[in-house]
Amino acid sequence: PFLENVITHEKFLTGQYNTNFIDQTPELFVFPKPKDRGTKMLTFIANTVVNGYPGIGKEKKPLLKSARIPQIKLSEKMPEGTKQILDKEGPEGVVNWIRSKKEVLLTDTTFRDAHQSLLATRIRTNDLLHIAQPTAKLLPNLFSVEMWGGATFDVAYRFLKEDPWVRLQLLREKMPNLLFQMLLRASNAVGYKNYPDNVIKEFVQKSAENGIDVFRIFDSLNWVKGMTLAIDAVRDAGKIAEAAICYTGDILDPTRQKYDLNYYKALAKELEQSGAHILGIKDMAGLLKPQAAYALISTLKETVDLPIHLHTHDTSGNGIYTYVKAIEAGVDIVDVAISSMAGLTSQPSANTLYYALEHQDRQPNVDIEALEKLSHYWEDVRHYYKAFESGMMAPHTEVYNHEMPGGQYSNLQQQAKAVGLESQWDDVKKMYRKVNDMFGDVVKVTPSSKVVGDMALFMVQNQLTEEDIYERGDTIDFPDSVVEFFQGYLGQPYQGFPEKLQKVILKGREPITVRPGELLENVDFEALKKELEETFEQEFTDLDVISYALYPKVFEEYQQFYNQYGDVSVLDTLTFFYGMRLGEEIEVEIEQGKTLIVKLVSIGQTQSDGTKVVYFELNGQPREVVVKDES
Ligand code: 3PY
Ligand code: ZN
Repeated sequence: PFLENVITHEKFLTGQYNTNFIDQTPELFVFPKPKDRGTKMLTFIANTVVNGYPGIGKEKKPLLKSARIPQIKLSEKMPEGTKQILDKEGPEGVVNWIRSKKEVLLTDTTFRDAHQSLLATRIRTNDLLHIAQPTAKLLPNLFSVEMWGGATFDVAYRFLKEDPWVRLQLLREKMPNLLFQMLLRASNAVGYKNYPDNVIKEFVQKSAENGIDVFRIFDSLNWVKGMTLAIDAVRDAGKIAEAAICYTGDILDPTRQKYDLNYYKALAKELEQSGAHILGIKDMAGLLKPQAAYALISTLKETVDLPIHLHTHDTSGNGIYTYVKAIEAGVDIVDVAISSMAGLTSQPSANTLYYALEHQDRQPNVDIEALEKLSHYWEDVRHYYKAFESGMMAPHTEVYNHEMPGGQYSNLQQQAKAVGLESQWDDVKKMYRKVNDMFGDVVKVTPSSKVVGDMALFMVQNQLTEEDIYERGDTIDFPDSVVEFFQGYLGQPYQGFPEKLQKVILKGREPITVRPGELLENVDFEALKKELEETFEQEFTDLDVISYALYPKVFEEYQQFYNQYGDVSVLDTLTFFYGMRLGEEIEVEIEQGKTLIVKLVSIGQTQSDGTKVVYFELNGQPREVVVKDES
């Protein structure tokens, strides 16, 4: 609509404009009155039918049966769970409850990390909502459900065109008995850079108010100084602060001394002193080998007086063995996913762990039949997202060499493809490891992993070797993320930056050594709200404003999309990604009790102005929509 306003403006048409035209022409920001919901939705569907969905293209809509949803008696009361313990007894009550349990406790990551790691974070709220109540009802003994944070925030707005806050609120209603857990990148919140302190505090507060109970807080360099503000904010909100150590290297490898047991012991102590309620071990790449898990967990159990929560990825295929050893060593909670969404770059399978520990005293207290039923649902739903599968089909032990996090593997692969390096993927993986070593062997997890990935891609793309970097670095324009990393804007790596490389990359710029938040000005939320309201001439909530503070461009684009197409989260996933087949009829519940019946009747020829007319029936009435054919 903005572009339309520009190209139809009198001044523009008559050529009487200069570079201030946009700033001095407020009416450019006055958009036409929103169309009705039905028309907006038809326009979105028509667009997908004609032009395809970004990332999928114009693919035929697959014919799939509807997903098997476990039958539950809605009239029966929802069983109580960990959420009630937190609400009644606070974080300490939950900690005591964890200590009282002999069996290993489970966090189900299916709603977050599993699909972040297997399906590029693309699972839509719609598919989560259908299974939310059955999950809460069938698995009331879970410790928590990880369902927010990490990449889900950004991807919801950017690709799924839905509001992550609404996801949180809707799921909260359907799952009132279980603790909701999110992944918080400490000072990077749910983004890729450090934010001002008041943004972190406000984000934590609002997340807590809207339903998050457990915050797994990590720093991408294991820099505790970067974590304490977030830990304090979570404690202030009355919620559970799970401070996590990111596991890297191999404590049992005598040739890798940088991250040894003493390193992890010292970190654990520091996090305990910083106010953590739970100690998280975040093995984001799945590098923690079984015997190392035993050594690490038994040592940490002696080092701190906190429950320990272990997270791994099953990339190598060793995940269950690692968990069994960690459980033998006394770990309190482990992260698993429902079987059909588990394994490979995702978490180990809950169902498999159940059987691995059968007839043993630490076997999880979970209903295996329930797990199998939930697995049927996800098995069916996963087909909707076929376009986003990574292509990894079997255990991948190379991970012990490149050390790429589960959530990054498919992402970097896509990035490599986008810059024409698809056939050199093996070189990119090798270079990723090389860059890690050049950087001084760093912790690699969002966003530090992105920096390593950016540098690896850059070097392969420009055919640069390590020697080239040192010899002609002064003539090389390094990626922004790499420069910012060496400036200290993501914090300080353990044992510092490699000085020689830092000099080459910074080219005379001074790095910082303080916490980046100390240098960033607080955000004025009122001013941001005003800015948004002026741009869009509509009201915004405080939640919109915090999203805008985190992701200004992504949020604006989402809002423009929303104003044009309405709430597309109500569409079923196949229609959202693939549009409709000719003659197909679908039902769309746009709000409770209000359903639209949409039939795609025909698609006209492309006209001389590049548009197509798409003919629908909406609740039995003929409707036409004109869309631009982008092909
Ligand atoms: C994230 O930050 O999104 C991660 O999952 C890191 O492992
Ligand atoms: Zn993970």
